[in-house]
Amino acid sequence: MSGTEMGVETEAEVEKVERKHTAEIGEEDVGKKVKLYGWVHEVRDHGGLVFVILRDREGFIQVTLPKKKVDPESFKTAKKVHRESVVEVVGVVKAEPKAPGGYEIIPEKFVVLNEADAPLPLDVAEKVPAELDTRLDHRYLDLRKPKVQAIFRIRHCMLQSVRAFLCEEGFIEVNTPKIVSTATEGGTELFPISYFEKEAFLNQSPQLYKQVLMASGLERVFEIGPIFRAEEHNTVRHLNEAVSIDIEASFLDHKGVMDVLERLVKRVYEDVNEKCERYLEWLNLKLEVPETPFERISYDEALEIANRKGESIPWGEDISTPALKLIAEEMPEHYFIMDWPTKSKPFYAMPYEDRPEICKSFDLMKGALELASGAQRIHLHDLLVKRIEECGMNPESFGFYLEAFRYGMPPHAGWGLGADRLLMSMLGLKNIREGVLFPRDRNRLVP
Ligand code: AMO
Repeated sequence: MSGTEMGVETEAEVEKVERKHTAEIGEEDVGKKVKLYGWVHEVRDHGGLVFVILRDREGFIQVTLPKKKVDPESFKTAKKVHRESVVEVVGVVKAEPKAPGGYEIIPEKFVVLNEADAPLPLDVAEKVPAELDTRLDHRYLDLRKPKVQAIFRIRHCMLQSVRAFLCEEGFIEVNTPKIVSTATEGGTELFPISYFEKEAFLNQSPQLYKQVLMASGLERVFEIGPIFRAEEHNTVRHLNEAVSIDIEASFLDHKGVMDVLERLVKRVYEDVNEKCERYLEWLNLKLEVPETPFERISYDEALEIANRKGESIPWGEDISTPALKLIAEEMPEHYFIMDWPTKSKPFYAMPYEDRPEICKSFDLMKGALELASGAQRIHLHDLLVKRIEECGMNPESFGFYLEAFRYGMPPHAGWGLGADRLLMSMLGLKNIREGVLFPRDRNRLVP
């Protein structure tokens, strides 16, 4: 047996037959012997002729077994194989216009590497549709569906694109702790954990750490990591464990990091379009690259639109979901809502000098969905202490954070972009869980 490939051949045989994925089979393979590994997607038994549709991560191919032309052992195996069993097929490629993809394999060898039990807990061929909950309960099987795999192939590409873009822009990737001793954003929505004899929490945002790193002189950092939110509500856009793309940059103001953000979103769409054409096709999707600059409206203007459409929000409050839906009727694409009331944003957002009741903050929206929020931060120690107190918190519990502001903290700004939300909005997923392998919500801790 070869060191890297499973099978039953001798080493000499392995070397002769090239292993291929289904999508790699083409005109140049006709008449050649190839080896494929995959799962039995479907079996059609016509008595003396059996068709097995083999599926691998790249697609499908038909394996045709005429009783008279294949060895009796292979024929017998194919006749009784269960769907979703793992198989190895070695055989000659033939052009067959009636077969999916235009080619078929006439096997010299059809071997079951691991037989699947029957019946399946979930129909991979989707002849029987399943609820999202059932699909998530058996996610490993759900993931065998090309449409589901396409989502995660695109997610992979999206994160690669984010990394490449931020690295090109001079950002350094960091990893900050997820077990923390203090609240990040103001105390609520934290998961407490037991940490030896101390109280600790799961981090709801890398906020404090990425700001402290501005005092390190690294200038530009980014992190792609989990954030934990003990939010009780169960919606199609909230998770209790999400992945956030966070940046922090010295010597930029809020507008500077908004520019970075819109260029990043555009770049992700471009890269996905270029590198994931096949997967977009599997999903029947066409992506339109958003045009930059994104529209920018103020919080006050957003309230006016909502008001005009019959939803009034008292100044200073967060913009409700019904109001955001009304605003999205006018602005279905990407746009920023800027200059939020200082009291509606976390303590670290920088108030305008001439109008301290509003701050240099923004949310990036796609229609009614919030994708990111960010701000220029307060870099002045005393102002920061004042804001922490005004927000009803005790500066003493921010010890390590506040110290960093006393010994050379540059002006800085940053944002947090929800990776799961970016994917959801890009692919038009109805539920954020569709784009998360093993989602965590109020009711789901397994698998
Ligand atoms: P915020 O709390 O707005 O800001 O979070 C930033 C982005 O993270 C995503 N997000 C979520 N996604 C899914 N489920 C959730 N429960 C969830 N919560 C947040 C959203 C959101 O826009 N420290 C600031 C960011 C900063 O200013 O740099 C923060 O955490 O897409």
